[in-house]
Amino acid sequence: MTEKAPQQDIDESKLAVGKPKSWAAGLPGVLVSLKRGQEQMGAGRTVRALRVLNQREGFDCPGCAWPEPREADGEHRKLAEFCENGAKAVAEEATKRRVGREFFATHSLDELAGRTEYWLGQQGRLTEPMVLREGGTHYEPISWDDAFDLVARHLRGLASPDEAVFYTSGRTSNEAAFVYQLLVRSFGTNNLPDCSNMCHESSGAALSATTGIGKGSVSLADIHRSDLIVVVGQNPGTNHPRMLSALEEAKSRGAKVVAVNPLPEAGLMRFKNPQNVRGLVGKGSPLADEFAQIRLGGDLAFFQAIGHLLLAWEKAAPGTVLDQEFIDEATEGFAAYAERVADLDWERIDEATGLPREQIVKIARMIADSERTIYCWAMGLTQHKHAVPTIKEIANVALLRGMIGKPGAGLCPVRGHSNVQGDRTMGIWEKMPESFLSALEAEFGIPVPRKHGWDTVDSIRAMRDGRAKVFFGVGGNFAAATPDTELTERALRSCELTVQVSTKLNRSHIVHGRTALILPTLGRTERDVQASGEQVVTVEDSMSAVHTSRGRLEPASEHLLSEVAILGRLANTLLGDEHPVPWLEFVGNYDRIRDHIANVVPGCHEYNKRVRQPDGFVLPHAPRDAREFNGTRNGKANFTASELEYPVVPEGRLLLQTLRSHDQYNTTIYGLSDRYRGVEDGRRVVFVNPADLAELGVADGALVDLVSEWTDSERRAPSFRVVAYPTARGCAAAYFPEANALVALDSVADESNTPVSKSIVVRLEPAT
Ligand SMILES: Nc1nc2c(c(=O)[nH]1)N[C@H]1C(S)=C(S)[C@@H](COP(=O)(O)OP(=O)(O)OC[C@H]3O[C@@H](n4cnc5c(=O)[nH]c(N)nc54)[C@H](O)[C@@H]3O)O[C@H]1N2
Ligand SMILES: Nc1nc2c(c(=O)[nH]1)N[C@H]1C(S)=C(S)[C@@H](COP(=O)(O)OP(=O)(O)OC[C@H]3O[C@@H](n4cnc5c(=O)[nH]c(N)nc54)[C@H](O)[C@@H]3O)O[C@H]1N2
Ligand code: SF4
Ligand SMILES: [Mo]
Repeated sequence: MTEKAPQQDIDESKLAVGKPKSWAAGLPGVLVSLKRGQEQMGAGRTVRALRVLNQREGFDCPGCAWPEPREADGEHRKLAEFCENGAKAVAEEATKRRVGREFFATHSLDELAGRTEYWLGQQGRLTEPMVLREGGTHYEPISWDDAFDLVARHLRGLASPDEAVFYTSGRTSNEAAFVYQLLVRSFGTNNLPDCSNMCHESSGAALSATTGIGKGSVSLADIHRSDLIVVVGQNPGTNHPRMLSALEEAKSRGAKVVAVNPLPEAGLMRFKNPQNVRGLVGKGSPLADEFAQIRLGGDLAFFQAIGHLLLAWEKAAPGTVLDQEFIDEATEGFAAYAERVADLDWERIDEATGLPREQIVKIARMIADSERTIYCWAMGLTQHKHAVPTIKEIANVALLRGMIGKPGAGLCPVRGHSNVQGDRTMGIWEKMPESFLSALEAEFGIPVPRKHGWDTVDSIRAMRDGRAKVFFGVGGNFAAATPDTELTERALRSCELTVQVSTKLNRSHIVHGRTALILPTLGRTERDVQASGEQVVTVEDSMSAVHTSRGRLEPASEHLLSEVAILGRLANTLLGDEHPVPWLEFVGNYDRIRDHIANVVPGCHEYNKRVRQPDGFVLPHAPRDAREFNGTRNGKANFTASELEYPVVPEGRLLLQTLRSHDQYNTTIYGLSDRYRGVEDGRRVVFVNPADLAELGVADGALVDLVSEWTDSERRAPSFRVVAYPTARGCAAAYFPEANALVALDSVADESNTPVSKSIVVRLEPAT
C-alpha cells in the first residue's frame, strides 16, 4: 500500500515560539511516538515494529548508539526498551510512503533542488535503482546489473584508485562495513571518510593518546553504579533519551549529576520517565544537581581550573585528593601537567567560561569527594578548534583521581549513529593501523594499500580540486551533513560519478555528479533473506557491546538489495570471479563474512558464536578491564599539558553553535516540533540571549541573515528568525544542517580535522 506524503513544504511564516520546557519525556513523548508511528506506518505495522525494537530477537534501534541493559551485568530489558526518538527513527524507516519511478518521472532535478530536506525525506522509501545520465533532467530506472557495470566502468577508468572516495554513515552494519572496507582496499585505496570524521573523531584522537584506545571505558552498569556523572556538551534528552533513565537510576542510588552546557536543555533538568506511572502523570525527577551554564568553547578552561583546584587542595592536605598510587604506577606526564595548571590566570578562566568562580569550586569539590566519577560528552566538545586538548583535559582530571578502570567510573564519549563505533572496529577509517591492514592482507592474500586516505574534509578538498572524480556513499547525506555547503555542493557536482546507497531521498541525490546513481537498500528494520536463508547482522553500541540485529518487517520494495548484497555484487563486478575474496559467498551467507571478521578484527574471535549468545559480547578494552594502557606510545596513561585556549569573539559578534532540534535525526527532519525549546512549525531560527539582543539592538522576532566571518571570506545564511533564549551570554545557536553554509571548510579541529560546527563567529544583519 502506498500512503500519500505531505505535498506542502515548510512555511517558515507559520513559525510559532513558546516558552522552553524545564522537563523532558513524560506523556507528550509517548503520544508523539504513537502519532508518528500511526502517520507513517499505520497501526498494525507500528505495533509489529515497536514490539521487537531493541529486543533480543528483534532489531537494534536505528537511532543513536545508546546501549541496552545486559543480563551479564545483572540488568534486564523492559518490554518497551526504547524512547520517543527511537520510535520516530523506526517510523521514518518503516514508513509506508514510497518514492518510485513515477515520482522521479514527475519531479525534475531542478524542481527537487528547491525542496527542503524535510520535504525530501517525507516522500518515503526509495524502491528501485535509479540513474541520472549525463545531461539528464530526471532520474530514470536502471537494472542492478547495469548499475554495477556503470560504477565498475567509472572506477576502472580512473587514473588511480585514489581518485575515488568511499564515504560511510554510521548506520551500516558490521558485516556491510567489513565487506565495504575490503572492497575499497582491494580496489586499492584507503579513501574511507565517514561521518565519524565530523562527530567523535576528536574523542578518538584524545583518548588514543591518553588511554591508548579511542573508545569509552564505561558500561551501562557503571553509569548506574557511579556516584557522580558529569555531562558535558551533550543534550541527552533529545539525542540519547534513554540515557535519562540511566541518570535517573543512578540518582535513585544516590548519585549526583553535573551538567555543563551553554543551554539549559530540558533533558538535563528534569525527567518524567515514561516507563512508570509516576513519570507519566507526576512531576518526574530532577536530574542536574548543578548546572554550569558555560560559554561555548570554555570547557578546556573549566577543566584546567578544576585540575588546578584539585592539585591545590592536595597540596594543602596531602593524601586527600589525588590517587597517588595510580598516578605513580600507571601514568606519565603528571609533573608537566601539574606545572601547567599550577598558576592559572583566573581572569582568563572567567572570560572563557563565563561561570562564577564559586560554582567551579563547588563542582571541583564534588569531583574531589566522588569515589566513582563518570564523564560523558558529545558534540558540544568534539566540534571545536581545540576539541582534542579539551577532551585531554577531562582525561587529566579523571586520571588525577584514578577514575578509569574501576566500577562506576570512567570516560564516556556518547556516540551518535547506532553503529558508528562498530564501523570503525570493522575498518572504516582512512588511517587504520598497520596491524589491521597486515591482518587483512594475510587473511585474504591480497595486497592492501598503506598510504593513508582522505577523511571527510580532505575528500571535499580533493573533489573541489579535481583530484577525486568518483564519490560513493554508503548511507548518510554527504551534501547536507558536511560544512561549507556551497563549496561542498560545487565539489560534488564536479565529480564524474556520484553514487548513493540510501534508504530515503535526500539532498545528496539532488546535488549530483555528471552521472549519478541511487542504489536503494534495506533498512535495519527489514527482513534480509539471502541464498542461505534469513540473515542477521551485528552492531556495536557506544559501550563496546556487540550483538545481533534481525530485521522483522517486510521490505519496502521487492527490488531492494541489502547493503552487503550491493557491495558484494559490486565487488564481484569490479574485481572479477578470480579475485581471492569470495564476494558472492559473503552475500549468500553473512556467517561467511563473520568467519573472516573473527580472524582479522581484534577481540572478535569466535565471532559467529559469541554474537549469538544472549546480549552478544563486549569487546576488550584494556584500560577498562585491567587498568592497562598498552595502546599508548609508552604503555602508560598520559597526562597532557595544554595551552589555555578558547574562542575570542570580536565586538558586536556572537559565537554560534549548530545543533539538533528534538525532531530530526541529523539531516533527516522528522518533523517541525522542537518541543523542549518551544519552537514549532519552522526551523530557521537563531537563539540569542536577550541581553545580547539588547546590546546589539536587534529585536526578539526580527528576521536576520547570519553572516559568518572567516579568514578567507564571509558566508551568509539568509532569513533566520531571532528567538530570545536563555543561552550563555555571547553565544547563539541555530539548527544543523540549515546553518552548515556558515562553517568554512578550513575551520577544523586541530589533530582530528573535524569541522568546527560549535563555534562560528557570526554577525546578525537585517534579512536581505
Ligand atoms: N533524536 C536524535 N538523536 C540523535 C541525533 C539526532 O540528530 N537526533 N544525532 C546522533 C548523532 S550522529 C550524534 S553525534 C549525537 C549528538 O548528540 P549531541 O552532542 O547531544 O547533539 P547536539 O544537538 O549537537 O548538541 C550539542 C549539545 O552540546 C551543547 N554545547 C555546544 N557547544 C558546547 C560547548 O562549547 N561546551 C559545552 N559544555 N556544551 C556545548 C549544546 O548546547 C547541546 O546541548 O546524537 C545522536 N542521536
Ligand atoms: N553543522 C553541523 N554539521 C554536522 C553536525 C553538527 O552538529 N553541526 N554533526 C555531524 C555529525 S555528529 C554527524 S554523525 C554527521 C551525520 O552525517 P551523515 O551520517 O552523512 O547524515 P545522516 O543525516 O545521518 O544521513 C541520513 C541519510 O542516511 C540514509 N540512511 C538511513 N538509514 C540508512 C541505512 O540503513 N542504510 C543506508 N545505506 N542509508 C541509510 C538515508 O538516505 C538518510 O537520508 O553530520 C555532521 N554534521
Ligand atoms: S536512546 Fe537511542 S538507541 Fe535507545 S531507543 Fe532512543 S534513539 Fe533508540
Ligand atoms: Mo554524529
